Amino acid sequence: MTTGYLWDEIFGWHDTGSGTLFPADPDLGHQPISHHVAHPDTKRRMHELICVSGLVDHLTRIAPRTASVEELTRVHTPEHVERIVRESAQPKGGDAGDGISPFGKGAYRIAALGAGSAIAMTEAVVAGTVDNGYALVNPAGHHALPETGLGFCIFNNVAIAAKHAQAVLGIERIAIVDWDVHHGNGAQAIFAEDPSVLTISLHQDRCFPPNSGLVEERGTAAGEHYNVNIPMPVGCGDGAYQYAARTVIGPALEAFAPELIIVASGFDPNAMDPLARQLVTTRGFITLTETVMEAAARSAGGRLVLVQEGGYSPVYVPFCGLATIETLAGVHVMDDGLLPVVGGMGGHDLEPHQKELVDRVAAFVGDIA
Ligand code: 6DK
Ligand code: ZN
Repeated sequence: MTTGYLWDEIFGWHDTGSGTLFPADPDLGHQPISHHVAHPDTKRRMHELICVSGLVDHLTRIAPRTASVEELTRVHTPEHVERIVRESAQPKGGDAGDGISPFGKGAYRIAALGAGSAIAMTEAVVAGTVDNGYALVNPAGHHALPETGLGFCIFNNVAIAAKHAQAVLGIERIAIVDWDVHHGNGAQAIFAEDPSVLTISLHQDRCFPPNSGLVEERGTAAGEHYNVNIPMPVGCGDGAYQYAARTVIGPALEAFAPELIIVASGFDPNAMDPLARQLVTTRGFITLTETVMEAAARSAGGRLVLVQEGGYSPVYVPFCGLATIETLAGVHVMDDGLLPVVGGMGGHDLEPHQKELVDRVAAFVGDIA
């Protein structure tokens, strides 16, 4: 198996400001801090573990590239792109669109490189340069909507890559699987009426955006049945995630038979994450990766692209990324050094209320054709 890998040092320069989660504000008690929760050091550390562990020697480096305005506007409005360009030129930068997603000067260059890198990895996989690939990009993209950024996201990297695959690479049927712990609202909205793109989001029930990602949101018009939300209750561990993967994600992908699978790969379902309440370990991410690999092998000639989204434990995200990319490449170079702690805390058996939610969603799989 040849696995592509992409990281650029400039992704580590994305400046999320001095706030904790909200921008620093003495009137509201938001104290400044050295590291915002979405500080890129978490992803930089993941890249470093991939290098230091020796995994990088088993991977094919794919060169990043900048998305053009034409490529960005396959998803976003020209007004959104222009606003990001404008605010990005300001000495102190601007905000992606919701007031909690600050960015520093030059963020446009970084975000356009992130979107272009999702495209570059998709091109490499479709061309057969590599069998599958991981684009470790920053900032994340899966909350971004056509007209605005949201939740730390500026451009919807995964949606831009999917549109590019359809417009330029001759791919028709695409599945987007989003396992970030927050709802993949961006792709859901962008492809809501489009039956050629199946969107599946596995997330924590009503975590972010507020009240988004319910079971009942199943696509509209011609796209009805082609959006699947799996809103997991709080406290799901590897057992619940494995059940969701095997009972919904795998069968839905088998029914849809995509020619390409793109994953919005967030590591924030992990048990040490400060922005969610799930308990997943590297074992869970390995199961998710195996599930999409098996599906890609069935219908897509193995074509599988993973694009980085969130993940906020600087301690554990590197191990999650390492295990995921090891699985993609079919090699094992280093054990998860934290598994004895993280996996030993309990919470990994499938609970009845977790099974009940997954079974409710599984009943929709038969509607996918
Ligand atoms: N909640 C992401 O990981 C981003 O999905 C997650 C962003 C979570 C923000 C948490 C937050 C609010 C704010 C206001 C009102 C209600 C809830 F996109 C990714 F980076 F991947 O601020
Ligand atoms: Zn997230």
